[in-house]
Amino acid sequence: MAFPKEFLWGGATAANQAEGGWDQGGRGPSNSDHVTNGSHTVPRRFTTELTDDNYYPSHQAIDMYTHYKEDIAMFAEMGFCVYRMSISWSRLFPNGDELEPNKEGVEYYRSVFEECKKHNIEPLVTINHFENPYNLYETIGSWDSREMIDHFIRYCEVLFTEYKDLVTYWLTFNEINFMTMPFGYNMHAGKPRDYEMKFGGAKDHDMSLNYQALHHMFIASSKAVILGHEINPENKIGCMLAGMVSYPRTCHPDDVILTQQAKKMMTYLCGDVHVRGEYPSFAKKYFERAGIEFSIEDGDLELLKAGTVDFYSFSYYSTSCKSENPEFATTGGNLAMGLKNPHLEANEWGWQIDPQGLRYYMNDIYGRYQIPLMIVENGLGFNDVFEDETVHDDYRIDYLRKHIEQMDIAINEDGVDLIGYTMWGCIDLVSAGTGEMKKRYGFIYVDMDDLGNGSLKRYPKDSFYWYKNVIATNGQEL
Ligand code: P53
Repeated sequence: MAFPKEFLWGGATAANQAEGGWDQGGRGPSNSDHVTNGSHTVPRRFTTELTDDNYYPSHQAIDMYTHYKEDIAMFAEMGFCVYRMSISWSRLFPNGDELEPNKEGVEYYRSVFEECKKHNIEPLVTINHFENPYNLYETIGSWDSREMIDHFIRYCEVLFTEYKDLVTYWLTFNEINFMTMPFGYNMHAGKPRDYEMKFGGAKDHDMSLNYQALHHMFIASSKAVILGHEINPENKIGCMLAGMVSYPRTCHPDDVILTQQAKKMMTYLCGDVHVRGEYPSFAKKYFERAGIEFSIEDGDLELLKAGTVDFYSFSYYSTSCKSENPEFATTGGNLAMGLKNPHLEANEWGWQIDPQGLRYYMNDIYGRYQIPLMIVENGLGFNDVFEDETVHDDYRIDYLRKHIEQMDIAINEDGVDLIGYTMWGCIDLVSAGTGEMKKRYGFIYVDMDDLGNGSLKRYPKDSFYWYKNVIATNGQEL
């Protein structure tokens, strides 16, 4: 068994969780800068006013804004072929509606990409990772408004032209399929009002808002794909979905149907629009049945058809179960994602560990779309113990090894075209779900606590050296 020679090994971060420097270099605030810290049990909150008695983890994050050279050098030491990162839109367009970008922001990312190139690392850029200029929330209601598409495309045009010689791999929207759940509206779209960031979201939430905003995001993504290919035909532009896998909790046909129906809306709806360029028939029926209404303008369906992606990327962490029987227990925590599976172990945050679920998902997606796949997030959040200037994280090595084994099987036994793997949070960063620092994923430990105290010094963990060898042997030694 072997991984393809050109396989892209690497790691991933996102600006709002790693970059910091929120008010430096002419950057404007984003929606993420309005989200407080939380915990397993206390949800994060979005506050319209920034107040001194709240802690907003994105403001400093792990300060990659000033540490990027050191961090990229450490990625290079591990042998990364690719580094997935996101751009903070409001660093380039502080208010979102300017006609010209903030030069200092443009130069900052140029310098980051040049640093990657210096180390032979291919940047993989997420254009939109849960983060939009805050001013666009206040003034137009963010993705509620169709006007958002023009602002987004002006931003994309700057990216594709300024970084034409430095970046060829792009992702449009991170985990766009969260928009099919109430929670996604808070994560991606949202109106400027105070609310709790809970996975379930508000019970009385009007899902028409989500699908209208999602439609705008689909159009924005298609236009970005078309523009990106025009500016540089070498560009490879992918979609990005949360790889949410559910199993029927029992073999009762009711549970099987429930699980299948959920998968169609949670995964295939966004996958079909991005890859096939059209809304699937089941979605149209669902919208009618659920009374979901949103406007699609003339020319939109043609745009979706013309702007299909080059590859399908996804995050994958865990799986859960579904059942019509209300007696089964949920996975727990403020991000409870489904029912417990009695055959799986979970981490402290209730995320159940299931390497085979990754194989299942890849087969499912590749079977439907037949385009290259990339795993752009996978990893284990753990409250690491820092001792002797390192972390002995054999549990993380074990998690990653078992997932990489399943990738090998998917490629070599199932014939899946998997082109790359970027482990999530390759350097410890702020958790998106809870805002904690102690939910660590990294190969690199960052000395910082939940409230931002610490030296911010970086230390390789045991997994750092393990992953270095995985890459050096192209996945032969796990
Ligand atoms: P954290 C929930 C479920 C699955 C993926 O998550 C999720 C979330 C949001 O928490 O988000 C992705 O940090 C996301 C990353 C995030 C990562 O998963 O809550 O793309 O930004 O950090 C892990 O442990």
